[in-house]
Amino acid sequence: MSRIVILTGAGISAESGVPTFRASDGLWCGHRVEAVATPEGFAANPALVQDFYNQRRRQLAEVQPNAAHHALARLAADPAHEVLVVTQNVDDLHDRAHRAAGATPPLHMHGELLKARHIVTGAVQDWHSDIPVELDLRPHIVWFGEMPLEMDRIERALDACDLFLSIGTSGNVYPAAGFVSAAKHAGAHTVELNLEPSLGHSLFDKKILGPATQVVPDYIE
Ligand code: BJW
Repeated sequence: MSRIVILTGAGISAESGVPTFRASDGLWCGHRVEAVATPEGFAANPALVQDFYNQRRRQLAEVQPNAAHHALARLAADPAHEVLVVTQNVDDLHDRAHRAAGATPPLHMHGELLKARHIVTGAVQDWHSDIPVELDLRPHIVWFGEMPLEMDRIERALDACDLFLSIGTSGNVYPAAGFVSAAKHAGAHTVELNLEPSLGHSLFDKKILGPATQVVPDYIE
């Protein structure tokens, strides 16, 4: 049995119609990242931040998983492999594809749009509608300066993996950008699948360039 860790980023959802972050038409267009994706931005203007995430939560109803999400879900459901899908994405497109294939859900290291977190207690609950600004709830999103989720589990999987795939992520944001080094240290074969080479492309043993809906199913199946 091979042990596979798969890291995904915004590029895997791009062809579903979810904009990437660092493209010129990216999600933060019109918003400084500090204003909407930091705890300080939320403290300064909670209404702006809730509105930003409420809009993105509503957009999820208009998008569907694509061929890349479905190919990964089929791989994750295959008992011949031990697969951990770690996504930086806060959309639920992997989750829908995994449910359809009967695979274990992915880990959302940067949180989930469809969850809310109590500001005082830290309790997390499913949340599919707008979060009203008067509630003591924040989006369950990991902002800059906050600790990503499930790091212990991810590090254990990286330390034990034979194959590491990085799909549709620019390699700008840590700790995810460092996963390839951890996997190499564990002796894994490392492969990048991306539209354009990431910042850390030279660390990968193999690079496959192209749109995720083509290169991911081709590589996996
Ligand atoms: C396609 C495609 C197609 C397009 N097919 N591909 C200095 C040095 C090092 C680190 C730091 C530093 N200063 C600060 C830090 C830490 C900071 C950080 O990394 N900053 C950098 C900007 C330098 N990181 C943090 O603060 C993190 N926390 C942390 O470090 O805690 C401390 C700690 C952790 C662990 C151990 C010990 C200590 C938290 C980071 C939180 C990131 N959150 C965000 C926003 C969430 C809110 C929201 O969604 O609004 O998460 S940032 C944003 O970037 C989002 C994404 O998940 C993340 C990654 O972006 P991604 O997915 O790579 O997207 P893009 O747009 O960048 O790239 C798209 C890619 O797709 C491109 O490559 C295209 O080619 C490709 N593509 N179309 C295939 N069709």
